[in-house]
Amino acid sequence: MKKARYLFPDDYMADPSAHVFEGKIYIYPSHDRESGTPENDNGDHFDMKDYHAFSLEDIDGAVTDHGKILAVEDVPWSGRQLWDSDVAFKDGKYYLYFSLKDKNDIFRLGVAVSDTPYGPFIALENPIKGSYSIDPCVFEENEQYFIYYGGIWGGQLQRYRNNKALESAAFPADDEPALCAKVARLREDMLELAEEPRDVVILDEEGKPLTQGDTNRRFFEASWMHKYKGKYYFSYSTGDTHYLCYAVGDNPYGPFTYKGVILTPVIGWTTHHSIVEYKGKWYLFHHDAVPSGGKTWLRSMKVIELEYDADGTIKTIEGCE
Ligand code: FUB
Repeated sequence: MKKARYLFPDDYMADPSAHVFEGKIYIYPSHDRESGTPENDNGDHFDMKDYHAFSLEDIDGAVTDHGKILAVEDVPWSGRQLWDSDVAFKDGKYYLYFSLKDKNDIFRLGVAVSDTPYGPFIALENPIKGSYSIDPCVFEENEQYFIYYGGIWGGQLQRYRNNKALESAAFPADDEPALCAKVARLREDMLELAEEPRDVVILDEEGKPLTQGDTNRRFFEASWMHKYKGKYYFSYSTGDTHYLCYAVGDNPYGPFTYKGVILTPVIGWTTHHSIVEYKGKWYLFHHDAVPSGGKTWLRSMKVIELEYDADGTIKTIEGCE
């Protein structure tokens, strides 16, 4: 596959998290909709109310919509805005991790459980203890599960330091180390964090943490983790500069060294992705807002093959081709 393929032209779906379950690719996107909420820097226009699951057996083949797997009203602690999610499998159960504002308009991470990859998922009574911000992604290795999360601006990460809420949001100065995504191991039952979240530190080529002012490279939102040839690839969006970037480390906690751009800016403000290996090839699932005529809040999910150079460098993909 040389050109990106739109996966589901019938509806608007964004933030696709893809995994191989039961021999197929399952995709868990955000379900965009026209809510009429005006666009602002807080992301209020991303006012999503449910999730669907999708699957495909052949990367060029038919995409099955498994229908609604969770809705805002199914979550006992819900306020509004179901943002990015991810799913993990352990011991016969599937765990859906999702971003949702609680009744105080604070983003928390929730968990919902199902016996199948296509749901329905049953949400727990409360959000994950100590969770905050958005965009969970779960990476498994040797039966240990690591959750990565965080997002600045509307994702509220600037309201926290050292996993504690600040009295008011604060960004580091431009020459100070950037705000980091977080990572924590999940408890054996997959329902809570097993440890205090740590910073996902991204270093520059001299071994110094990227600074907040380094907007073309610093973390903004949309964490993803994958392993390639023994190295850990942490990838993310730079948000207001619209790049999907990656950094490479020697273990799931990092630190990670910045390596480059995976995807140049797409049409639409946000960029978001997942990376998965299927039948011996690697794929980048992502989205853009071309089909909606550039409406930031109405995005469409796509897939394209991802390629590496012999030294493990990811070949940059042009977002607007
Ligand atoms: O879809 C809502 C938000 O937009 C996601 O959580 C962010 O990563 C961005 O894609």
